[in-house]
Amino acid sequence: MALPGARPACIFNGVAYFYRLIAMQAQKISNLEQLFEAVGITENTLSRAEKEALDKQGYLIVPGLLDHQWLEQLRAAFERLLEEHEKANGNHSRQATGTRHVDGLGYQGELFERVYTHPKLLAAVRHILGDEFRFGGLHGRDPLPGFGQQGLHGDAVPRYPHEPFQVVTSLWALDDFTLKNGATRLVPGSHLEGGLPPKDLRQPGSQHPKQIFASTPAGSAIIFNGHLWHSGTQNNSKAPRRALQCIYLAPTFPNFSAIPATMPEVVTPAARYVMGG
Ligand SMILES: O=C(O)CCC(=O)C(=O)O
Repeated sequence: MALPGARPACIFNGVAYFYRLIAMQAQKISNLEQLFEAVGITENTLSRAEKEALDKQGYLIVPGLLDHQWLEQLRAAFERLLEEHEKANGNHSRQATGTRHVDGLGYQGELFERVYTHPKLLAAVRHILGDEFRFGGLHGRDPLPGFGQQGLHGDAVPRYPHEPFQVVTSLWALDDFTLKNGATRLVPGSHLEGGLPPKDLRQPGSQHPKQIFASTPAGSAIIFNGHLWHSGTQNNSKAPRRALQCIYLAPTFPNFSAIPATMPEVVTPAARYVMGG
């Protein structure tokens, strides 16, 4: 039954929506060059040394990408959204793995959109994947004290050496990453191996002779080729070790065209473009 007063509100909402659609259309980004201009990427955004590191070592660790205020806002949003998520879905994941997880952060407003459309990240994504890529998700991860050790893995399916790369992963440190609280483990150069780590190295307790630990302050990003062998390590501190995990996908990634399944309603033009909208 229509309530008194519903009709004018409905007309008003319809008009507001129409103007919003027009405004969005005017700001629409239609190609990669426009995207790069909109977020401020130039040919100097990635230095020659950074490109070489991505090619040879497979990763970059960039301190200071999130400033103090942005970091504080992200931490508060991370906690709020995680609490809401666990209220709605239960805390099975935390119970099963000792790790707090929250999905879908890419659709939680500009605070997060600025993370996954950061110029440094997008420049690295283009360097690794080429001109065609799509946002594949932004998640929160927090291994609780005593938990978090993973076996070495890649985030992509195996590829032959001549085949293009499929995935770029980035981890955004919301807390300092230290040897004590579970800095990310990386095996430099392993993105060129093509396959998964051998079975014994996939066990959480195994060590790779060339592994390194990415100790880096809160606000840093670790940007790496998704084929690089890496893992979380155990949080042996008494404090959280929160991170945002973001992936970008190339068209060769399975299910590429289906991502994301639904276009969220409100995103910045840059975020909308990297989602394929
Ligand atoms: O949080 C980390 O240090 C890495 C996590 C990771 O590789 C994963 O969850 O697949």
